[in-house]
Order: sequence, then structure tokens, then C-alpha cells
Amino acid sequence: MEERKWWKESVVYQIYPMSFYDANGDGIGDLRGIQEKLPYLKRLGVDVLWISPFYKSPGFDNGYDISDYEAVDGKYGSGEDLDRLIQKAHEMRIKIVLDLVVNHTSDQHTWFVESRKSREAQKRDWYIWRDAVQGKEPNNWGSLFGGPAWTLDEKTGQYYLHLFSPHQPDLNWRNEEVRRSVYEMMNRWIDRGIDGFRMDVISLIAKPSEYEDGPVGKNGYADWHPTVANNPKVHEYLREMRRRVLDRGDLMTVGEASAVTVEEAEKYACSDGSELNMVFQFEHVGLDGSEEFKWNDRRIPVSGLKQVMNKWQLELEGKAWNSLFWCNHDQPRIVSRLGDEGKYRERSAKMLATCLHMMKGTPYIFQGEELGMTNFPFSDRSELRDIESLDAYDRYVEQKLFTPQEMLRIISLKSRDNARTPMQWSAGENGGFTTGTPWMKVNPNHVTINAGEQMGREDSVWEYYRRLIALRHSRPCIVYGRFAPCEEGGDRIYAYTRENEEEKLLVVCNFTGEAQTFDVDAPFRERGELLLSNVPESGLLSEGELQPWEAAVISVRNQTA
Ligand code: TEU
Ligand code: CA
Repeated sequence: MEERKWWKESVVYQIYPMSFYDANGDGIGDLRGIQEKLPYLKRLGVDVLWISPFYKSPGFDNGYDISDYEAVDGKYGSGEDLDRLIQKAHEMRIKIVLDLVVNHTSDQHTWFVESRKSREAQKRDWYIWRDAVQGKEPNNWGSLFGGPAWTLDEKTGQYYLHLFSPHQPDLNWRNEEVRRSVYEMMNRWIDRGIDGFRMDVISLIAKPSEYEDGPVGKNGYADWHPTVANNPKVHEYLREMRRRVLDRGDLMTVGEASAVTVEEAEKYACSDGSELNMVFQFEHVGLDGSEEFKWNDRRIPVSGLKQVMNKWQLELEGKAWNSLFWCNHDQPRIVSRLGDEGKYRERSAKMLATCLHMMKGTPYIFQGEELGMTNFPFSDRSELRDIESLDAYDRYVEQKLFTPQEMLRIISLKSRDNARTPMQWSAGENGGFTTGTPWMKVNPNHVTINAGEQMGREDSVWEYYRRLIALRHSRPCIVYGRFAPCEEGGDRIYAYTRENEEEKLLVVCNFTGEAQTFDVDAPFRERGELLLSNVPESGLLSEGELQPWEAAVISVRNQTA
């Protein structure tokens, strides 16, 4: 039997503070803004907030380049604002999970400032410094945000490693003092009352001892993922972190694990509790990638999606816990990506929500997903803010791989900036996000897609999410029931069942804009009860018919129960 845990029974809502709600009119979302919207989140029914970084940062990667792990950046408010937010959330029985970004710091962090002073500096070994090899970078790895993964520091004549931008030097986890300092920092956050951590690129923290060249890819650099990701030492470090920090309380931990396999996830998220509670895997959202990484106009194939999701559901069963997500601050909007932005926007957004939230694991909602927010129609480079998108735009246009117009079209499909446009609260100016000038353009479709219009409208995407969350809270089968895929459906329908002692649920989702037929099994057809559907009148039970983008959940009580 599955062990009961609060974090298995929770629904998490991710907040990207810069774009959530601006309480003081400077155009940037802030901590007071989050506090003001707690009643909104409570009404939606979520249990946990994961708040993306609001720590002191020069902001080259929107806060994922941290210069002080324990200070709130002035643009988001003050330390008191944070303490008040934690307190108010707790009063409303909402938990707070913070982003822990410890693969790298900002180059402005005092640790790095100290480290780069001299080869003999006390913190020299806190980062990864290497001599040039034949007058060049120590190896041929590329940075994820363009250029080489090594930058020469003129002063000491050595290179430092940065898997991400040069403003994000990688910490050396082999150094015991680094690990101790990170654990102490985490312990102080726990003392301050937080309920858990989302751990940024945790699968990358353990580096190899030697830096060898890898095979060169299309961008002229080698991809370091195969060497760095899931290096066996990462499990040693996480077990140590478990003993020194995490075992102190009943915390929630989720590791962002790029390039993770099922076998690796079983170690990170093992149900023996030795490492983390769960990881984010990216196989399903990587299905529209290519050799050019993500800069193409491919869509995620539904048959591939089913195969990947089924694999994760089936293989972690009884061994490790899944996290369920379509969206986060690095992904384009799911309704644009897998649904229909046009006529069936609302219905397809609800179908996608059903498909994900009825699976086994802890579901994550990214701000605006509950409204069916869409991608942004970028038409000029000046509208972009994301370091990755700007780098890709410049490189692809300069190398004439795409015209500026083509690249903007692809960016509107795939860029991280699609997730980062301000939250659409109302039809009013700037979507009600700010009274000032927003740091990034608000999607012009806020006049029709916004929270004010949807809350209280029975058939809105927002009300549907609210029902889905409530359903999960009231039915143990949705949390703990076994998952089994249905064979039928090909690349048009995704159907699966969930089952515990009490009941069996059938979930059927039409991933197309056309009507489909589906053979409903006898017990469901004969004594099934329609629990949830996104169409006014479902013909699934009566005719075995699905309307375009329909989703339906049918329940039968187990007669033995
Ligand atoms: O993302 C990790 C990561 O691998 C992403 O850069 C991902 O590959 C990319 O977004 C896909 O386009 C985490 C954070 O979520 C991201 O926002 C940060 O930029 C990154 O780490 C560095 O901290
Ligand atoms: Ca503000």
C-alpha cells in the first residue's frame, strides 16, 4: 500500500513573482502582490505555492542568478514582506516552497567575488577553475545560453565553468565547505518557516573530476549533459543533504532533473525517503525538440506523449512518486502547444487539465494556466526579455538559419518568454497586473482571457480547475489509485484508468478538433457515473462518442468494496 503523505495529496501552484501581481505600481510583480492574491489562490483550492526566486540578484536570468541567498531583492519588497507572506499563507493553510538554486550563484555573489581574487583565495576552490588547454578553454563544452561553458578571468589567467551564462558560475560541490554553507543556508530558511524546496537543476550539481572534450554539435560546442547530468555523486550529496537538513521536518522536496531517466528518478525520488520526494522530468515536454534543441515549429506528437507519460506512470508505481506538469516558467503555454488557441481554447485547456490532473502524482499549475492563458504573438526583438531567447534570436538570425520574422514566429511557439508575460487579472489596462508600465508586455488577449471574467462563470477554465482540484481532494483514488493505460486511441485519444479498493475511474481525452468514437468497457458503460466533463452534454456513455477536445471522467464503484 502507498504510504500517505501530505505532499502526495497536494496541488501546487507556481508563482513567477515578477509577473504575478504588482502591488506598488513600479511595473514589477512583488511579494506584497502575492500576499494580496492569497484569497484568489485559496478560492482556487491549491495547497502549496512554489515561488520562483525573489532573492537578491542582478537579474541576468530573472533571479536564477542569485547574489545573496537570504536577502529579498529590493524590487520584490523586503524581508518583512516575505515573513508576512509566509505567515498569512500559513494562516490560510497554504504552504510555501522556495526555489533553491545551488548549482551556481551569480558572479556578484560574495563567494564568487572572493573566489576570483587570486589563485590562493580562501574560496578559490568553491568554484571550478581550470588552466587553459593549448591556449584555449579547458574543454569544448557549450553554455546553455550560448558561447563556451568556460570564461577566462583575466586577473588570474584561469577559466571558470558555467553551464549557464557567464554570470552564473558553477559551485564546486566536491568542496565540503560549499556543501556545509548550502546546508546552513537551507536550515535557516526552514527556521524561517518555509515548507520545502524546489531544487533548480539538481541533477547537474555533481561534476566529473576530469573535463574531457565531447562530440561537437551543430552549435559548434559539445553538450555536457551526458557527462554532467546524474553523475553518481549527486546521490551522495542528496543523501548528505537529507541527513543534515531535510530530515529535520516534514518538508516537500522536488528536484528539477534535466536529462533524467526513469532509472535515475527511482533513485532521486525513492519511496524509502533517502533523497527527494519527487523530480520534474522533461521527457514529455522535450518531444517537440530536435537536433537544433527547441528552435523549430514541431508539435508534440500525441502518440509519443502517451508512450512517455504511460512509461513514467507505470514504471515509478510503488517505487517513486511522480510530479505532473505541463507548464512552468521555462515552457510555452500548454493550450498553444497541445491544444487549440482558437475556437476550442477553453475546451482544449480543460481537456489538457483533465488529462494531467487525473494521473498519479503531485500536479503543478503554473500561474495563468488556470485561465487557459496562451503564448504571446512576439513581433519584435524588443519584446523579448529572456536571456535564452535573446541569445537564440541573435545567433539564428546572424547565422542566417532563420530570417528575423521566422525566428520570431518560432519564439512565439517555443520561447520561455511565453510563460513570463504578466498574469491576466482583468480586462482593464495592463490586464490589471500593474498601474505602472509592465516590465514585459501583457498579452493583448487579456481583454477576453482574464481572471475577473472567468471566476464565477460556471463553464470557465478557472472554474473547471477549481472543480478538478476539489475532486482530487475528495477522492483518494485520484491520489493513490493505480494507473493503467487503455490500448485504444492512437494519436487521437488518450485514455487510462485509475483504481483503488473503492472505485475505478476511466479518463478519456480527445486530443483532436474532430469528433471521435471510443469503446467504453462494459462495467463503465453499464453502471458508470459521469464525474466530470468539459462539454455541456457528453455522449460518451450513451453513444461512445467524443466531441472535439472532449474530456470525460467516469467512475464505477467496486462491488467488492
Ligand atoms: O532550468 C534548467 C534548464 O535546464 C533550462 O535552462 C532549460 O533547459 C531551458 O529552460 C529549456 O529551454 C532552470 C530554471 O528553471 C531556469 O529558469 C534557469 O534559467 C536555469 O535553471 C538556470 O538556473
Ligand atoms: Ca512592484
